[in-house]
Amino acid sequence: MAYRWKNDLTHADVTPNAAFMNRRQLMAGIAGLGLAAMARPAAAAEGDLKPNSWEEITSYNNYYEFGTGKEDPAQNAHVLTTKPWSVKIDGMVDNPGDYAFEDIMSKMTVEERIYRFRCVEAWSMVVPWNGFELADLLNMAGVQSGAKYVAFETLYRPAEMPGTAYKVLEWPYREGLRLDEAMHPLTLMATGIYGKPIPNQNGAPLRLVVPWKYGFKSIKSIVRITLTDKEPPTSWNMANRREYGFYSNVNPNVSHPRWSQANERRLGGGLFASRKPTLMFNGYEKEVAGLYEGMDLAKFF
Ligand SMILES: Nc1nc2c(c(=O)[nH]1)N[C@H]1C(S)=C(S)[C@@H](COP(=O)(O)O)O[C@H]1N2
Ligand SMILES: [Mo]
Repeated sequence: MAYRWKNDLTHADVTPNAAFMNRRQLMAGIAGLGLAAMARPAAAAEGDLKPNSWEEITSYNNYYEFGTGKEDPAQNAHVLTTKPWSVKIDGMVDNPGDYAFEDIMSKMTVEERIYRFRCVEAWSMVVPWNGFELADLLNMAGVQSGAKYVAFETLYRPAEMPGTAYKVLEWPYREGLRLDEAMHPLTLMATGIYGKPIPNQNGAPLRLVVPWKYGFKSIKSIVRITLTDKEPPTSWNMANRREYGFYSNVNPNVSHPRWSQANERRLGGGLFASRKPTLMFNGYEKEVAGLYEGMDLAKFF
Protein backbone atom coordinates (compact mmCIF):
# COMPACT_ATOMS: atom_id res chain seq x y z
CA MET A 1 0.00 0.00 0.00
CA ALA A 2 1.23 3.45 -0.87
CA TYR A 3 0.16 5.14 2.36
CA ARG A 4 -0.31 4.45 6.01
CA TRP A 5 -3.56 5.48 7.64
CA LYS A 6 -3.32 8.58 9.83
CA ASN A 7 -5.80 9.22 12.60
CA ASP A 8 -7.42 12.61 12.52
CA LEU A 9 -7.79 12.47 16.28
CA THR A 10 -6.44 10.48 19.18
CA HIS A 11 -8.57 9.54 22.16
CA ALA A 12 -6.83 12.23 24.20
CA ASP A 13 -8.41 14.78 21.84
CA VAL A 14 -11.88 13.38 21.90
CA THR A 15 -12.39 11.65 25.25
CA PRO A 16 -14.24 13.70 27.81
CA ASN A 17 -14.24 10.51 29.91
CA ALA A 18 -12.30 11.50 33.02
CA ALA A 19 -12.27 7.87 34.18
CA PHE A 20 -9.86 7.12 31.37
CA MET A 21 -7.22 9.50 32.76
CA ASN A 22 -5.65 8.52 36.01
CA ARG A 23 -5.98 10.99 38.82
CA ARG A 24 -2.47 12.35 38.51
CA GLN A 25 -2.89 13.08 34.79
CA LEU A 26 -6.21 14.68 35.54
CA MET A 27 -4.71 16.96 38.20
CA ALA A 28 -1.79 17.82 35.92
CA GLY A 29 -4.28 18.57 33.20
CA ILE A 30 -6.25 20.94 35.38
CA ALA A 31 -3.11 22.61 36.71
CA GLY A 32 -1.32 22.85 33.39
CA LEU A 33 -4.04 23.60 30.94
CA GLY A 34 -6.68 25.43 32.86
CA LEU A 35 -10.40 24.98 32.67
CA ALA A 36 -10.80 26.21 29.12
CA ALA A 37 -8.53 23.44 27.87
CA MET A 38 -10.34 20.86 29.97
CA ALA A 39 -13.58 21.89 28.34
CA ARG A 40 -12.14 21.56 24.86
CA PRO A 41 -12.28 17.77 24.38
CA ALA A 42 -16.07 17.60 24.33
CA ALA A 43 -16.16 20.37 21.75
CA ALA A 44 -13.52 18.60 19.68
CA ALA A 45 -15.50 15.36 19.72
CA GLU A 46 -16.26 15.80 16.00
CA GLY A 47 -19.70 14.37 15.81
CA ASP A 48 -19.63 10.66 15.39
CA LEU A 49 -16.01 9.86 16.32
CA LYS A 50 -16.41 10.26 20.05
CA PRO A 51 -15.29 6.94 21.59
CA ASN A 52 -17.66 4.92 23.69
CA SER A 53 -16.64 4.38 27.31
CA TRP A 54 -14.51 1.43 28.43
CA GLU A 55 -17.55 0.20 30.34
CA GLU A 56 -19.78 0.24 27.24
CA ILE A 57 -17.19 -1.40 24.99
CA THR A 58 -16.39 -4.21 27.44
CA SER A 59 -19.84 -5.06 28.80
CA TYR A 60 -22.02 -5.26 25.66
CA ASN A 61 -20.46 -7.88 23.39
CA ASN A 62 -21.04 -10.51 20.79
CA TYR A 63 -18.84 -13.55 21.40
CA TYR A 64 -21.06 -16.58 20.94
CA GLU A 65 -18.45 -19.03 22.23
CA PHE A 66 -19.33 -17.55 25.64
CA GLY A 67 -23.10 -17.33 25.11
CA THR A 68 -25.44 -15.43 22.83
CA GLY A 69 -26.57 -12.77 25.33
CA LYS A 70 -24.86 -9.37 25.18
CA GLU A 71 -23.79 -9.69 28.83
CA ASP A 72 -22.66 -13.33 28.58
CA PRO A 73 -19.12 -12.72 27.26
CA ALA A 74 -18.24 -10.24 30.02
CA GLN A 75 -19.55 -12.73 32.56
CA ASN A 76 -18.03 -15.93 31.15
CA ALA A 77 -14.86 -15.07 29.24
CA HIS A 78 -12.62 -14.48 32.27
CA VAL A 79 -11.85 -18.24 32.28
CA LEU A 80 -10.26 -18.04 28.82
CA THR A 81 -6.56 -18.90 28.99
CA THR A 82 -4.66 -16.47 26.77
CA LYS A 83 -1.12 -17.30 27.95
CA PRO A 84 0.58 -19.00 26.25
CA TRP A 85 -0.89 -18.03 22.88
CA SER A 86 0.34 -18.69 19.39
CA VAL A 87 -0.98 -18.09 15.91
CA LYS A 88 -0.46 -20.65 13.18
CA ILE A 89 0.20 -18.97 9.85
CA ASP A 90 0.01 -21.45 7.02
CA GLY A 91 -1.07 -22.07 3.44
CA MET A 92 0.48 -20.00 0.67
CA VAL A 93 3.23 -18.27 2.66
CA ASP A 94 7.03 -18.45 2.49
CA ASN A 95 7.44 -18.66 6.27
CA PRO A 96 4.70 -20.88 7.68
CA GLY A 97 4.78 -21.70 11.38
CA ASP A 98 3.43 -21.28 14.85
CA TYR A 99 4.17 -17.72 15.91
CA ALA A 100 4.19 -17.00 19.64
CA PHE A 101 2.09 -13.95 20.51
CA GLU A 102 5.07 -12.25 22.22
CA ASP A 103 7.27 -12.78 19.16
CA ILE A 104 4.63 -11.21 16.92
CA MET A 105 4.29 -8.24 19.28
CA SER A 106 8.05 -7.70 19.38
CA LYS A 107 8.08 -7.22 15.60
CA MET A 108 4.91 -5.16 15.11
CA THR A 109 4.32 -1.44 15.54
CA VAL A 110 1.31 -0.88 17.78
CA GLU A 111 -0.65 2.31 17.18
CA GLU A 112 -4.03 3.70 18.14
CA ARG A 113 -6.95 3.67 15.70
CA ILE A 114 -10.30 5.20 16.56
CA TYR A 115 -12.82 3.40 14.37
CA ARG A 116 -16.57 3.29 14.02
CA PHE A 117 -17.82 -0.25 14.70
CA ARG A 118 -21.14 -1.26 13.11
CA CYS A 119 -22.80 -4.58 13.96
CA VAL A 120 -25.07 -6.19 11.35
CA GLU A 121 -27.78 -6.03 14.06
CA ALA A 122 -27.84 -2.22 13.51
CA TRP A 123 -26.13 -0.99 16.68
CA SER A 124 -22.81 0.80 16.63
CA MET A 125 -20.02 2.13 18.82
CA VAL A 126 -16.75 4.00 18.40
CA VAL A 127 -13.74 2.12 19.74
CA PRO A 128 -10.19 3.42 20.37
CA TRP A 129 -8.30 0.28 19.41
CA ASN A 130 -4.60 -0.37 19.78
CA GLY A 131 -3.09 -2.72 17.27
CA PHE A 132 -0.96 -3.24 14.19
CA GLU A 133 -1.73 -3.49 10.51
CA LEU A 134 -2.57 -7.00 9.37
CA ALA A 135 -0.48 -6.26 6.26
CA ASP A 136 2.66 -6.07 8.42
CA LEU A 137 1.99 -9.53 9.85
CA LEU A 138 1.22 -11.01 6.42
CA ASN A 139 4.37 -9.46 4.98
CA MET A 140 6.36 -11.03 7.80
CA ALA A 141 4.92 -14.42 6.83
CA GLY A 142 5.68 -13.74 3.15
CA VAL A 143 2.53 -14.02 1.03
CA GLN A 144 3.08 -16.12 -2.10
CA SER A 145 2.00 -14.79 -5.48
CA GLY A 146 -0.88 -17.24 -5.98
CA ALA A 147 -2.67 -16.31 -2.74
CA LYS A 148 -6.01 -14.53 -3.19
CA TYR A 149 -7.77 -14.86 0.19
CA VAL A 150 -7.00 -14.95 3.89
CA ALA A 151 -8.89 -17.32 6.21
CA PHE A 152 -9.04 -16.82 9.99
CA GLU A 153 -10.00 -19.15 12.84
CA THR A 154 -10.87 -18.45 16.46
CA LEU A 155 -9.68 -20.70 19.27
CA TYR A 156 -12.03 -23.63 19.83
CA ARG A 157 -11.66 -24.83 23.44
CA PRO A 158 -14.99 -26.21 24.67
CA ALA A 159 -13.79 -26.61 28.28
CA GLU A 160 -13.43 -22.83 28.54
CA MET A 161 -16.21 -21.84 26.15
CA PRO A 162 -19.68 -22.75 27.46
CA GLY A 163 -21.39 -21.35 24.37
CA THR A 164 -19.81 -23.96 22.12
CA ALA A 165 -22.00 -26.64 23.75
CA TYR A 166 -24.69 -25.27 21.44
CA LYS A 167 -24.27 -25.48 17.71
CA VAL A 168 -25.54 -21.96 16.98
CA LEU A 169 -22.60 -21.63 14.58
CA GLU A 170 -20.01 -23.93 13.05
CA TRP A 171 -17.06 -24.01 15.47
CA PRO A 172 -14.37 -22.92 15.31
CA TYR A 173 -15.67 -19.47 14.36
CA ARG A 174 -14.28 -18.78 10.89
CA GLU A 175 -13.93 -15.64 8.82
CA GLY A 176 -12.20 -14.54 5.66
CA LEU A 177 -11.12 -11.60 3.55
CA ARG A 178 -9.98 -11.11 0.00
CA LEU A 179 -6.21 -10.55 0.01
CA ASP A 180 -6.48 -6.90 -1.05
CA GLU A 181 -8.94 -6.26 1.80
CA ALA A 182 -6.59 -7.96 4.23
CA MET A 183 -3.64 -5.86 3.01
CA HIS A 184 -5.56 -2.58 3.20
CA PRO A 185 -4.01 -0.14 5.69
CA LEU A 186 -7.30 0.23 7.59
CA THR A 187 -7.36 -3.50 8.40
CA LEU A 188 -6.15 -3.91 11.95
CA MET A 189 -5.12 -6.68 14.29
CA ALA A 190 -6.28 -5.27 17.60
CA THR A 191 -4.42 -6.08 20.80
CA GLY A 192 -5.73 -3.32 23.05
CA ILE A 193 -8.48 -0.83 23.84
CA TYR A 194 -7.84 2.53 25.54
CA GLY A 195 -4.18 1.57 25.84
CA LYS A 196 -4.90 -1.56 27.91
CA PRO A 197 -4.62 -5.18 26.76
CA ILE A 198 -7.79 -6.22 24.98
CA PRO A 199 -10.20 -7.89 27.44
CA ASN A 200 -11.15 -11.52 26.87
CA GLN A 201 -14.74 -10.64 25.97
CA ASN A 202 -13.46 -8.37 23.19
CA GLY A 203 -11.24 -11.07 21.69
CA ALA A 204 -7.99 -11.39 23.64
CA PRO A 205 -5.17 -11.55 22.92
CA LEU A 206 -5.58 -10.51 19.29
CA ARG A 207 -8.59 -10.04 17.01
CA LEU A 208 -9.29 -8.68 13.59
CA VAL A 209 -10.92 -5.25 13.07
CA VAL A 210 -12.24 -4.41 9.59
CA PRO A 211 -14.01 -1.09 10.18
CA TRP A 212 -15.90 -0.86 6.87
CA LYS A 213 -17.53 -4.29 7.28
CA TYR A 214 -20.24 -5.55 9.63
CA GLY A 215 -18.87 -6.48 13.04
CA PHE A 216 -19.08 -10.24 12.57
CA LYS A 217 -16.22 -10.10 10.06
CA SER A 218 -13.99 -8.87 12.92
CA ILE A 219 -13.13 -12.32 14.28
CA LYS A 220 -11.89 -12.66 17.84
CA SER A 221 -9.11 -14.58 19.63
CA ILE A 222 -7.38 -15.70 16.44
CA VAL A 223 -5.28 -18.89 16.45
CA ARG A 224 -4.89 -19.52 12.74
CA ILE A 225 -4.38 -17.46 9.58
CA THR A 226 -4.31 -19.31 6.27
CA LEU A 227 -3.41 -17.88 2.87
CA THR A 228 -5.37 -19.58 0.11
CA ASP A 229 -6.42 -19.21 -3.54
CA LYS A 230 -10.10 -20.02 -2.82
CA GLU A 231 -12.80 -18.01 -1.07
CA PRO A 232 -12.82 -19.58 2.42
CA PRO A 233 -15.99 -20.80 4.16
CA THR A 234 -17.10 -18.47 6.97
CA SER A 235 -19.26 -19.27 10.00
CA TRP A 236 -22.09 -16.75 9.51
CA ASN A 237 -22.27 -17.43 5.78
CA MET A 238 -22.48 -21.18 6.48
CA ALA A 239 -25.25 -20.52 9.02
CA ASN A 240 -27.31 -18.49 6.54
CA ARG A 241 -25.88 -17.55 3.16
CA ARG A 242 -28.95 -15.50 2.20
CA GLU A 243 -28.52 -13.17 5.18
CA TYR A 244 -24.73 -12.99 5.64
CA GLY A 245 -22.62 -12.58 2.54
CA PHE A 246 -18.89 -13.14 2.29
CA TYR A 247 -18.24 -9.41 1.75
CA SER A 248 -20.65 -7.93 4.31
CA ASN A 249 -19.54 -4.39 3.63
CA VAL A 250 -21.58 -1.86 5.61
CA ASN A 251 -24.12 -0.58 3.09
CA PRO A 252 -27.20 1.48 3.99
CA ASN A 253 -28.73 0.69 0.58
CA VAL A 254 -28.73 -3.09 0.92
CA SER A 255 -31.18 -4.33 3.53
CA HIS A 256 -30.75 -7.41 5.62
CA PRO A 257 -33.61 -9.72 4.56
CA ARG A 258 -35.25 -9.10 7.95
CA TRP A 259 -34.43 -5.43 8.65
CA SER A 260 -33.24 -2.21 7.08
CA GLN A 261 -29.58 -1.24 7.31
CA ALA A 262 -30.28 2.45 6.58
CA ASN A 263 -29.92 3.52 10.21
CA GLU A 264 -28.14 2.44 13.36
CA ARG A 265 -28.45 2.86 17.10
CA ARG A 266 -25.28 4.45 18.50
CA LEU A 267 -24.79 2.92 21.93
CA GLY A 268 -23.87 4.99 24.92
CA GLY A 269 -24.82 8.02 26.85
CA GLY A 270 -27.82 6.31 28.42
CA LEU A 271 -30.67 8.63 27.61
CA PHE A 272 -28.55 10.15 24.86
CA ALA A 273 -28.28 6.93 22.84
CA SER A 274 -29.16 8.07 19.37
CA ARG A 275 -30.16 6.86 15.95
CA LYS A 276 -27.91 7.83 13.07
CA PRO A 277 -28.00 7.27 9.36
CA THR A 278 -25.61 4.44 8.46
CA LEU A 279 -22.76 5.59 6.22
CA MET A 280 -21.63 3.81 3.06
CA PHE A 281 -18.71 1.54 4.00
CA ASN A 282 -19.33 2.75 7.56
CA GLY A 283 -17.81 6.14 6.70
CA TYR A 284 -14.65 4.74 5.07
CA GLU A 285 -15.84 5.06 1.46
CA LYS A 286 -13.00 7.37 0.45
CA GLU A 287 -10.47 4.79 1.63
CA VAL A 288 -12.02 1.52 0.44
CA ALA A 289 -14.49 2.09 -2.41
CA GLY A 290 -11.69 1.41 -4.90
CA LEU A 291 -11.50 -2.21 -3.70
CA TYR A 292 -14.98 -2.82 -5.14
CA GLU A 293 -14.89 -0.81 -8.36
CA GLY A 294 -17.18 -2.34 -10.95
CA MET A 295 -18.70 -4.85 -8.49
CA ASP A 296 -22.45 -5.09 -8.00
CA LEU A 297 -22.62 -4.53 -4.24
CA ALA A 298 -26.19 -5.85 -4.03
CA LYS A 299 -25.10 -9.14 -5.60
CA PHE A 300 -21.77 -9.39 -3.76
CA PHE A 301 -23.24 -8.29 -0.43
N1 LIG B 1 -14.96 -15.72 17.57
C1 LIG B 1 -15.93 -14.81 17.47
N2 LIG B 1 -15.68 -13.62 16.92
C2 LIG B 1 -16.68 -12.69 16.82
C3 LIG B 1 -17.98 -12.98 17.26
C4 LIG B 1 -18.22 -14.27 17.84
O1 LIG B 1 -19.34 -14.60 18.26
N3 LIG B 1 -17.18 -15.14 17.94
N4 LIG B 1 -18.99 -12.04 17.12
C5 LIG B 1 -18.80 -11.04 16.06
C6 LIG B 1 -19.81 -9.99 16.09
S1 LIG B 1 -21.37 -10.38 15.52
C7 LIG B 1 -19.51 -8.71 16.48
S2 LIG B 1 -20.65 -7.46 16.35
C8 LIG B 1 -18.20 -8.39 17.07
C9 LIG B 1 -18.39 -7.79 18.45
O2 LIG B 1 -17.19 -7.30 18.95
P1 LIG B 1 -17.18 -6.61 20.38
O3 LIG B 1 -17.83 -7.55 21.35
O4 LIG B 1 -15.73 -6.37 20.69
O5 LIG B 1 -17.95 -5.33 20.26
O6 LIG B 1 -17.34 -9.53 17.19
C10 LIG B 1 -17.39 -10.43 16.11
N5 LIG B 1 -16.39 -11.47 16.27
MO1 LIG C 1 -22.36 -8.36 15.05
